[in-house]
Amino acid sequence: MTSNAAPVPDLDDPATDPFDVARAAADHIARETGVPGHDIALVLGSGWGGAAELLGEVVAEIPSHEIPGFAKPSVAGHVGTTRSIRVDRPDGSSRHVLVLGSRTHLYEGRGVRRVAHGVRTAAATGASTVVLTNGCGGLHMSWRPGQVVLLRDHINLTATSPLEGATFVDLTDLYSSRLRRLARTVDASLPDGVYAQFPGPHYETPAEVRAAGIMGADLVGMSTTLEAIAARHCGLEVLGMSLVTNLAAGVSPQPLSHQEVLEAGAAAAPVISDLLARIVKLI
Ligand code: 8IG
Repeated sequence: MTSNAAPVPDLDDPATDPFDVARAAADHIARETGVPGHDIALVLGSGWGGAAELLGEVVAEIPSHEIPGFAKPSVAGHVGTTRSIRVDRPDGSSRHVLVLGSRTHLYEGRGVRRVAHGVRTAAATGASTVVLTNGCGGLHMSWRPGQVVLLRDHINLTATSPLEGATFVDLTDLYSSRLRRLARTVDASLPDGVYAQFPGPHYETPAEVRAAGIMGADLVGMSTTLEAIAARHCGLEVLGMSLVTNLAAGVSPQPLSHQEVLEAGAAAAPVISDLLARIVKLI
């Protein structure tokens, strides 16, 4: 491919403005998908991967690692893709949805700029809404694996921020109450909760889970809060949705099994994909 575009600055260089890289990424997405702008972005976490197929027509699919600022896949042979999907709404209008197929977790050690880059890119494509999804541990016995919970607020336990310098951003109603209401028009039974992000990659100890509960958390996970902060900073409206794939450590007498986590995710996949697709069609 030939391009007259300026070379893309290195996201890891402190002298680089991360928003310049997000702009370059959005330009790449517009060029490669042929879709000049997107309206909504989806970040699909563990268990949520099936939702994209149900949304609508896949207009274009591009390898994520070719987008400026998106890292090479860390697992060999596993290529993340970014999709542009046209969603036809019940009222006859349509929306362009950008499905970001590869999230960078803080525990990968690539720094907070990589963690925030997806949502910054989404904003640069023109999106006004981002749906952040994840798989997580639940603190309530009544939430069985497979339960979907709307995020109402978060507790960021990573001891870091995606924002740099004196960037003071209000996080009131970070997880849009308007979008939570909209989600409940699809499923009125959806509970809401507070999500605590731990750095990972290890799971919490039972004492850490109890501590999180005392602080006000209902869910524990390793993603989402830093992305939500970055999203608010760039003016995106945020809907956060968690899939409880396991009871957090110590909540149930059984120890955590990664196998169980995978099985719960697989069993819930068709149901939550349908739920997410129906919600996105209303946004
Ligand atoms: I899936 O129990 C999933 N991700 N921190 N704790 C944390 N992350 C998770 C958990 C969990 N389950």
